Amino acid sequence: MSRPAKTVAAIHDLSGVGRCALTVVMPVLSVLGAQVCPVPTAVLSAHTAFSGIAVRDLTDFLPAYLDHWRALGLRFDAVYAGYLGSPAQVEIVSDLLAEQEGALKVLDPVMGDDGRLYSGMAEEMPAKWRSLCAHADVVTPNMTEYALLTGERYSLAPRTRAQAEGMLKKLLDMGAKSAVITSLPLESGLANVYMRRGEKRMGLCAFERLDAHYPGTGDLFASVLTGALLRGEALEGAVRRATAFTRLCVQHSMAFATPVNYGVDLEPLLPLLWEDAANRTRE
Ligand code: PXL
Repeated sequence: MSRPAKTVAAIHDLSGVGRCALTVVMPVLSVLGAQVCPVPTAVLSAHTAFSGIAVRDLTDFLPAYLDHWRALGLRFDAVYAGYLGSPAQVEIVSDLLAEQEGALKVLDPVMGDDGRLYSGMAEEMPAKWRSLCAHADVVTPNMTEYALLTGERYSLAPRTRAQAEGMLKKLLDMGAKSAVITSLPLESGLANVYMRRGEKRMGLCAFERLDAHYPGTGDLFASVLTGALLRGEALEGAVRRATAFTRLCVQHSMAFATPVNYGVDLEPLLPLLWEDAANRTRE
């Protein structure tokens, strides 16, 4: 394979333990052949589902960090944002998105799960994220984040296809060019569903419900999706690849009884992602 690495400005936290955010984003995108330039939003000893964590928010540091990048005149192939630690960081990301006009903009509004905001996440974040999503090429909320973004009541009641399409349209009406909702309960079972602006019908990637809930799987999904899109795959193929790899990591972790808080045991499986991507390049 001979082509220069695509570059991704990856705006996420660095959690020392628990496999989420940058500790998932960096290995996955690297394996898919992209160079990750991290923009750390916060440093945590472990993600927020652990108790007693040490946290350092980096909001005050980011302007100088990004000013240096501006002085270098950097242009990225993608900007991929996830966990933002404060409302002020949304403004900082918004400026970066405006400057990086040519970049693929993947926005994963990491705010919560199970119907609740993550511990320490400011109440203003849903409103801030709503305005940020207007600048996205792709948004990738889970069901909790969908409810927070739209102001709808959180519910895991099974949806009809038409209801799911209505939910995706709501996200597109916010201004995003494409929307993916992860782990949406359809009447036929769970699926990652997606739609592009201007389309009437959604696409879906169904998967079986697994009886474990690992933090960081949203980051894993969105990282594979970003890497696949950067390799030139269409949204359908990218969602399929991200769904398949995320499920594989969850199944593998369940088989080896990885403690849930430590996140999915993705490292032994990374070579599969590479081989898969390399085969596709040779096609
Ligand atoms: O995977 C989402 C995530 C990202 N960053 C931090 C988190 C979580 C989920 O718990 O706590 C710090």
